[in-house]
Amino acid sequence: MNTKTINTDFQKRKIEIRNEFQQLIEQKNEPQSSVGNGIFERYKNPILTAKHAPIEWRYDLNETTNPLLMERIGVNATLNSGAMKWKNKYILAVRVEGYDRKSFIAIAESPNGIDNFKFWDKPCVLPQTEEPDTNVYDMRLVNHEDGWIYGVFCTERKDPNAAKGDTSSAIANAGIVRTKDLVNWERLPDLISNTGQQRNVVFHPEFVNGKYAVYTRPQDGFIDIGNGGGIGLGYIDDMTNPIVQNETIIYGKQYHTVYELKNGLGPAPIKTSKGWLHLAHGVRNTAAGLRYTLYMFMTDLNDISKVIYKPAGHFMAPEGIERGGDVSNVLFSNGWIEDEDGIVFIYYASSDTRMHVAVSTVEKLIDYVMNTPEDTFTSAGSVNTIIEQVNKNKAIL
Ligand code: M1P
Repeated sequence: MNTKTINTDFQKRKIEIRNEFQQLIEQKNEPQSSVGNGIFERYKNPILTAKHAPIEWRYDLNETTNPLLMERIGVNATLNSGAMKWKNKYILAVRVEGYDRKSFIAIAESPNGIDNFKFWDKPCVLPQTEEPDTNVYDMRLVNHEDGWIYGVFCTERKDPNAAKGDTSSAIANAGIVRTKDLVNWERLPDLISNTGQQRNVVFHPEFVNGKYAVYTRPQDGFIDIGNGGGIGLGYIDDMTNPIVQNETIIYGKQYHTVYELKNGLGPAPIKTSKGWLHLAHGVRNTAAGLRYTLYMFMTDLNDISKVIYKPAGHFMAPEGIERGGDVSNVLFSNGWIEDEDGIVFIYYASSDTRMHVAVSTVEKLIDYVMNTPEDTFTSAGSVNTIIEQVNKNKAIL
């Protein structure tokens, strides 16, 4: 019986590993369908997977210390990524998760936003506060008008008040770093807010009345929102002492919607002539567990606390391979890029496992949020909405 499936010749195996890797990262991407829904186009291939992690991160390439050229450090997933255009490249601040369950942030760049994403040589080194992070993830990149690029991420630590024997209770808060070059990061104090926990925190890119505006997601527990929840908005005077003031919920969770259980803002909003475009995730519970979908809304240009358009239901939901992964039935987005020509690259992760891109335009997204009917919150209302559209269509025949 021939059991030799892996080449144990060091040099040959090194070439095979490199060839396989090159093939993967240089794979061209193309739109999934030529018809689609007219709102956005998904692209066929995931843009980043665990296998896109550089060979140098995973292998000891020294023949003396690793004669069988075995993988030493496993990467499990590449997911929830912040995004921005920088020096003409499409940049992702990727949440990379190792086999050890620790997530970290690493920058990947692409020349066109849809394929050829390559990680930079080394993951980001985020300085620690006095209370070290156990786990960091889901960084939002915000190119703020104050001249800094902010990275707002979730910092997770064991709950110091957890009962003896409880090894899983955790506390989530927003960690804040800033940079000018995406390499050297300055750590600021963690967000100071009145709530027990925070996740899905992101800054508004412009000052509002001279203050930093911050979108929050207050929650009572680590997974359970409890009495808190909804997308909050508050204000910070000084980013070196980030106390959130006047936090109010601008988009609450609601019975029998896609954000029935919880919701959270994705990336920083995009400014348009009609209002601020927002991308968020909504969560509901099902017999098969939580289902995360993406939804959109728009806020007023002159009053960012005012939601002016609320299209019903999800904007994107898991499809095909997106449905399965480490945490199945999840779409999550914390990064998008508006290009100079109005094209919008929407970066999203599926099932906490891999990254994808869908492409739309500012024009289409404005049309989507302004003209998609709102939720009526009842089945009869939904039927009515459809009948109104059918009648309008009949009238033009
Ligand atoms: O597993 C799904 C998502 O769960 C959390 O999001 P939220 O706080 O909205 O429930 C986060 O851990 C996120 O990273 C993850 O994708």
